[in-house]
Amino acid sequence: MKLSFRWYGESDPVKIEYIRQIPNMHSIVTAVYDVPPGELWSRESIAALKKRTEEAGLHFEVIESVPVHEDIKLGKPTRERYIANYQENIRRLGEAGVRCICYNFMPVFDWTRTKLDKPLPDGSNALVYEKEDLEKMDPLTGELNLPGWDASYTKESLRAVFDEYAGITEEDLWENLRYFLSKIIPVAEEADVKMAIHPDDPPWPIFGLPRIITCEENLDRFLKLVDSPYNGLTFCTGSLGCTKTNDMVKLVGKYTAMGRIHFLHVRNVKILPDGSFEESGHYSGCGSLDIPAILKAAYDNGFDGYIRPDHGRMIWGETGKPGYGLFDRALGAAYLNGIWETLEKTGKEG
Ligand code: DNO
Repeated sequence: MKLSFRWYGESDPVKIEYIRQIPNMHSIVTAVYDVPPGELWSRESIAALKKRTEEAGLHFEVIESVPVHEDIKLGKPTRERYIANYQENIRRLGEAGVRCICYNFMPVFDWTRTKLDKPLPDGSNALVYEKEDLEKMDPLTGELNLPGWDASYTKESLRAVFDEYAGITEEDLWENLRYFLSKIIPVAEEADVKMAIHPDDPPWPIFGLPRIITCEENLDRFLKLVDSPYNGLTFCTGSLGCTKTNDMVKLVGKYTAMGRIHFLHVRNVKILPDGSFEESGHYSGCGSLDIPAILKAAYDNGFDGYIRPDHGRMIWGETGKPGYGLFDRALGAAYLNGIWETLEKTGKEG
């Protein structure tokens, strides 16, 4: 496994130099953040990110994310221009040494939570999804703003895009995804860049918008849309694992054995009785997932991709980007290192 860590660029309160100090750190996971979805990333911006990463002693091999323009998800005729740009971004990133691109196909909103700083009994705070609160939320007020969301929407443009989705069924979304993949995977193969779709978070429809990258049946269907090793997964334990119906250990083992997990996002979640969930410390005892068993399933099936600790809580008084502080993610990285090293030293067992 290659340990990696997400970094939001120079404006990130977490310095790249600090990331380097985490033992066994291999790669920075980053992106060009000042280009709107669908547009080209300049070679200069890519080269600057690479230089900055390498000067910090780390590898520049993973991008999260190259966002997919909404017109592609909606299957509008204007998608052609955005797909051509996407293809070109894959080529440019491949030339710069990037080997894995994470992206998602969630309509309008990326990961969604109802509260970003719920106090936990130990004095830390964390991101939570409370079912009841979600049902009361109105995304069209334009007042919501989560860190993963496209901040460029105005109230009016948000309403317009919601209206467009009113006519889009899950099957339409599948077809639009298939079309997109049929255009980009051949380019990814040529550029030697593994595409790794991120599951929907949470893995069910929200605000009446369809979501399809949610469960084993749909992951199987996704992988068959274009049956190439370059069409793979960012397997996110916290996203898929916030419903008990997804068996994380089984799925990690299965998709690793198929050679289709290129990027592993590891975090723990505590599933609550009403279907809500809280993000928790990475340690298994803090949440509902068995993290050593998940990593063992990856290890036993020969996982050699990128892995990163995912969202952390805010601890030790740290403030910053919700989910993306330094301290708790660094604890997560150390925990992953400990488990992985133990697996390596004790070898494969039945
Ligand atoms: C959440 C992240 C996601 C992910 C995108 C990929 O913290 O894992 O925002 O980056 O869904 O496009």
